[in-house]
Amino acid sequence: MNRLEALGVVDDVWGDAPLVVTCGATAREMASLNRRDSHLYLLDSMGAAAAVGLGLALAGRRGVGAIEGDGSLLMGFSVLPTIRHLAPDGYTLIVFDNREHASAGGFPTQSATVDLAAAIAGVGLDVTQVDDAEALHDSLVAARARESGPTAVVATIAPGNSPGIAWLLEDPVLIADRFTRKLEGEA
Ligand SMILES: Cc1ncc(C[n+]2csc(CCOP(=O)(O)OP(=O)(O)O)c2C)c(N)n1
Repeated sequence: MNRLEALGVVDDVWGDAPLVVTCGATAREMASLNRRDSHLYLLDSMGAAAAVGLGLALAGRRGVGAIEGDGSLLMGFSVLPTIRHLAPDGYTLIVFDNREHASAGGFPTQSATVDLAAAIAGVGLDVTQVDDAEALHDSLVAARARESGPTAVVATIAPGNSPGIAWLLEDPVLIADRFTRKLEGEA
């Protein structure tokens, strides 16, 4: 499963529910698949998606998802005990683990030696590790159906980026504005 395939599964399952998307090629590939107002693309804000999603869930939103890459999660790793400690309902952290910074030259990340799912479980969060599209789909459906507590899904994906994906050059202020209006419309 490559990143584009994995994002297609997330897009199918998550639909118009709020989804915070990490920066780099992950944001670009998601925008190339389906541009939704419910997607908050963080563009250059590496390591922040899980925390932004946590904030939305703490503000009372349900069915919030956040996608991090392994490099992004490792950059903002302290968010994990914070999610566990605050434990908002209806929040799902989705981690795409390709063991590298694919968006930035393919340099390896610590996930080559650090088991991210084990680390997430180690702070006391419920986590599922998946390696293919079907298991990713099923685990996301289960996560969305959960009414209590946060959950995490770590998906192993192939290294690299999909070719021919357009840059995402929109002003982040406009992206955030559209996302906010979408949430307010549903409040
Ligand atoms: C603070 C900061 N450092 C570096 C970057 C440059 N950068 C953007 S994406 C990226 C790699 C992200 O790696 P990962 O989260 O593993 O996702 P992948 O691209 O592998 O899917 C880097 C280093 C950035 N945007 N912000």
